[in-house]
Amino acid sequence: MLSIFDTIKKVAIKIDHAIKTEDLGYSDSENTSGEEQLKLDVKCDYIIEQAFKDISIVKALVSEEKEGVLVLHDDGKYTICYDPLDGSSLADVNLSVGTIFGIYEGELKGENLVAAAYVVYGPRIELLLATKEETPLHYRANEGLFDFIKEIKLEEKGKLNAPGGTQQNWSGHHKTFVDDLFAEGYRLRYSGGMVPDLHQILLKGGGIFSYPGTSDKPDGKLRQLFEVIPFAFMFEQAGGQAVNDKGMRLMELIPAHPHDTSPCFFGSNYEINALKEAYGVKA
Ligand code: P6P
Repeated sequence: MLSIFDTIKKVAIKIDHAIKTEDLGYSDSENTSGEEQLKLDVKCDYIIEQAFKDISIVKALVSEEKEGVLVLHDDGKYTICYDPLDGSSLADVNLSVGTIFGIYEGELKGENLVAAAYVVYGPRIELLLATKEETPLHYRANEGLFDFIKEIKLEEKGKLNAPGGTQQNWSGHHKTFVDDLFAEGYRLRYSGGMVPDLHQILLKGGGIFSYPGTSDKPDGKLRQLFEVIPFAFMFEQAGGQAVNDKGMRLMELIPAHPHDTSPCFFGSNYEINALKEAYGVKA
């Protein structure tokens, strides 16, 4: 696993440079989810593919920017599912963006995730790494190397509320849930970038990020293998919870297709229990 984490650190430095120097325009192609690809999306995907292609323990790669599974080494142990530049459309307005990695052993499903990592490209490059044995570890780049900062632990109750999705397409009970948190004094923290929005909740002690099923996207928008499950792992390892709209742990998801999505809620225990109550799924 160390060779994978070391490769992620090298990739982070290269992608940060690409964000700061490459063309931010659109390519003439779409990804599997039908989203227009930025030239930067394609470039970052290429950086990651080139970085892992010679790592023998990596069996295959699954990317948001590719249709299927790219097999690298038949006798490799791990499949890496990744979103090379999540929220890339925010780069041209100079907001933070990120890269997300889910590292799986065996069949691609939640319970087979063995480690997760994400990188935030903002005023500084920041990295969180998590394994089954450890709470998430926070690192910050300094002159091309990553300094360890601290272990990440969520409070039982936070102050931040990050409500995703188009509000006019929310269900009535979801809108009531979100409004009730604001009435309790929660602060709105939502940039439209999953990585910085969740990073802020993890580092500021807690709260909730929600991307529900909506009338236009009943299965949500965020992809299970390389967005939802890796962050669910991070939040559970940090002492919080991560569930879908049925109250099911997102770590129990079994996607039928590599690009399947899921409604998703990540947060501290108080907020997730309140969500289960609001959705009538409290265990
Ligand atoms: P909305 C970015 O496009 C992204 O995939 C995530 O990074 C982010 O959380 C979400 O979509 C934002 O979606 O519908 O709230 O704009």
